Amino acid sequence: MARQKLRFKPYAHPAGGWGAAAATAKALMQESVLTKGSRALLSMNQPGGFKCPSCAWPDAHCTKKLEFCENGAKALAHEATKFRAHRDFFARHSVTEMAAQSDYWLEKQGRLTEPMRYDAATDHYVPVSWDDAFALIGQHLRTLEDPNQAEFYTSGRTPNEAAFLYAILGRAFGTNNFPDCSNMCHAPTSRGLPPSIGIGKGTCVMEDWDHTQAIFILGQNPGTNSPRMMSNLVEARKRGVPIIAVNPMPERALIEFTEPQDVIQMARFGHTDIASDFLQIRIGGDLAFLKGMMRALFERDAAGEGVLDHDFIRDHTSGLDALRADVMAHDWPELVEACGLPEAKIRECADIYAKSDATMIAYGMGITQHQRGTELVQQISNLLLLRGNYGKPGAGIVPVRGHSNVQGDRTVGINEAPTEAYLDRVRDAFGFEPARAPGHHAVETVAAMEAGTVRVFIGLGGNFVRAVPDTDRAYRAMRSVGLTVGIATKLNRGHVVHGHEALILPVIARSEVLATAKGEQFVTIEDAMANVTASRGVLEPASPDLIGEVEIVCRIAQAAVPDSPVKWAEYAQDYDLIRDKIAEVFPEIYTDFNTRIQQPMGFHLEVPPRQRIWNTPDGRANFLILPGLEVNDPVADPTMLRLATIRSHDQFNTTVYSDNDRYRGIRGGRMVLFMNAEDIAANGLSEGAEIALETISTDGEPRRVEGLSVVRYSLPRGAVAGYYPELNPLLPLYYFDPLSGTPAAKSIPVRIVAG
Ligand SMILES: Nc1nc2c(c(=O)[nH]1)N[C@H]1C(S)=C(S)[C@@H](COP(=O)(O)OP(=O)(O)OC[C@H]3O[C@@H](n4cnc5c(=O)[nH]c(N)nc54)[C@H](O)[C@@H]3O)O[C@H]1N2
Ligand SMILES: Nc1nc2c(c(=O)[nH]1)N[C@H]1C(S)=C(S)[C@@H](COP(=O)(O)OP(=O)(O)OC[C@H]3O[C@@H](n4cnc5c(=O)[nH]c(N)nc54)[C@H](O)[C@@H]3O)O[C@H]1N2
Ligand SMILES: [Mo]
Repeated sequence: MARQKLRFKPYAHPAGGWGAAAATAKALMQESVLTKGSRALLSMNQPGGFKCPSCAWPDAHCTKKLEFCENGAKALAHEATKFRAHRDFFARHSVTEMAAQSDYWLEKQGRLTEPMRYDAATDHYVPVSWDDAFALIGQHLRTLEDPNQAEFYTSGRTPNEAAFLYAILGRAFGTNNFPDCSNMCHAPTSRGLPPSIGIGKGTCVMEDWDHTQAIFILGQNPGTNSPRMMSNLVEARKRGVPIIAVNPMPERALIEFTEPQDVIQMARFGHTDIASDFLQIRIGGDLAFLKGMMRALFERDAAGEGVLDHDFIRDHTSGLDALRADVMAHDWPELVEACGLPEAKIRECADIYAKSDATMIAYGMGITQHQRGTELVQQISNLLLLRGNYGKPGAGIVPVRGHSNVQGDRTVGINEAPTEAYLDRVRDAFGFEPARAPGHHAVETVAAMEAGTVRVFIGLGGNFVRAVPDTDRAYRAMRSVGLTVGIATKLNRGHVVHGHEALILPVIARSEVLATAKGEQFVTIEDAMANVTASRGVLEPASPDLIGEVEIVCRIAQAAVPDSPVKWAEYAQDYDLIRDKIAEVFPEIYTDFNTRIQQPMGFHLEVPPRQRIWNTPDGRANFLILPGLEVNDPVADPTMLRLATIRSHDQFNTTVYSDNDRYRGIRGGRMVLFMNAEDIAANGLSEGAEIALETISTDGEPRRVEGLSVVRYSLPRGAVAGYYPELNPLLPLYYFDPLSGTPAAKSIPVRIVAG
């Protein structure tokens, strides 16, 4: 398909509105599924229907309205597409040819229809029977010298039932090598919040939005990445609730938004102002901003204003004095310098916070993807604890999760460092001794591939090689693996950058009917607010040869661990049996799973901080310290710019829907670098100039991306931004948060070199 030329024109309208409505229709038309897709959208996120395959935002708790957004519709359109990558497509294109194509081209070929095996002799994928595919996997796995030579990757679209069994499969096989997409995403939440409040999850539910008195949104772009959150923000704003957005980029939807489902607002071309305050922070400046807010509160409290919740602090927390000492060690000029916001602004925010009796703080990748992301998450929690903002209506922490079931996958056992308690329960429930030694997270998996110790890589969804740092190295590493298996709906980079032997196993998608010998089955997912709901597909599967992810996991298990006491064959057919086992392994939260899941809106998993119960070693919530004001290692190079790799409005992670990014005014290209006007001038450049970017690496390895066009954009000085995954070659494998393993994708030190 002919590609457009890159154009840039600032977007002058509110986000949402007619632009969103038009984009929804266009996505359905482009995939040629206008009627089928529109019908399916009526079932999306409705009781009895299926869960949106896009983001993890929960459904509204009490409305009958349609529950989808533009980007959910795009995700569905691309899943329900009429295009197919049949066997003749693979016969026409060698893998080398396919590897030279763009991600967009690969995606565009449509749904995979039958299992395929890589044939090295012809460099083509050729059809393979399901039986032979599983036999090949079994043969590779059974002949490993050490089970830790296998890696079991999960992407967060995987439903609970498949993820739970996959976790059992790995442990029965003998490894905890469970790299997960969350290792690149909200692992700082999963690792950072347990020592703080006793659970690695958000504490709010949808009702909280009706009671909150102040909302902070740090490092998150809801208009693009969780558009249904916009309804909550619009409602809150209409009630007069202050919303403070903290972001280096003035994301359109954070400023003005028109509800596409608000008929009157649409007809009048009206909109709602979203942020009452937009704070354009330096990349990585959030630590200084949070400490500044805390400093303002400590100062006022010392002056007798009583802005801290002393009763809550006394009854529920530990560590206040150490936190105060740490925060007060930084004077205002230091704080202002580090975050780039004026003292008066920070004090104003602290004042809004001090006047609110119920505050919610939401955050996304702008917080987690830094070298000290885990500890930064803990500072958000500190700020909430200072005013008792846990365990009361309208208050709490809101990590905005990415993939629709990424939180659920972790809950049911996808974890490279599982707890002993979980492993004991697995042993008792299934009658085998699970592997106990911690395994690899995503970055460690690439490192192990490079070290030559990975012989089998299985990807349950996702696009591992394209999502991880250091693209060139990751590709080389992946190519050294003995067997790579991609369990997928669509063709992606991970299938054309593969091991010596390779399989593509296509699956029935979320929106499609899942039938087994025991009849129609449903799966469950856990959203970002810990609601567990059933998902029942309504569309006919893209091909009669597809099977469900659960069956794939069970059949791999049967081939790899033939003498296992686990009843794989039964689970493959009857998902109620899997849910009974989930209830047995997680009785505190999943008791009576099969009964409770029958409720139309599902049920909520217990989040103890909502009751002010803290499952920490001392039974209290803890103030935790991160000394200093930097969340990334300083770089002594005056030419250094900090690069944030971000998502456009027209992509879902590594899946690129188009080359446009409507709200940022980009059309026809993704190789752009957003830059502040003064930085453009200081580098002797002009808008539209073609440049190359180079990482300021500490390991001596050159990392460079060429062919980027400079776009003048409102950003703080020293901050630049561009698109993931195109810029992943600039993200070094070593550049991650050691506490969570999460790559610091929002703060890569780079410099501009001649284009
Ligand atoms: N349509 C769509 N929906 C999605 C996805 C998608 O790709 N497309 N991906 C899903 C997934 S897996 C995830 S994790 C989420 C991601 O959703 P988000 O968390 O919104 O992800 P990003 O677009 O990567 O970055 C978020 C914001 O961080 C800001 N930022 C960068 N650096 C900093 C910083 O230092 N401080 C602050 N305060 N802000 C900073 C950027 O300007 C950007 O607005 O969305 C999920 N939903
Ligand atoms: N530089 C940089 N790197 C990043 C990020 C960043 O912001 N910057 N973000 C990180 C984040 S937050 C995340 S979550 C990761 C994402 O990493 P992944 O989760 O690995 O990547 P996705 O692009 O979401 O995976 C897309 C593929 O999933 C498959 N798929 C889709 N639906 C289904 C299904 O129903 N079942 C199965 N089995 N497969 C399906 C399709 O084949 C599709 O090609 O990337 C991370 N990498
Ligand atoms: Mo994510």
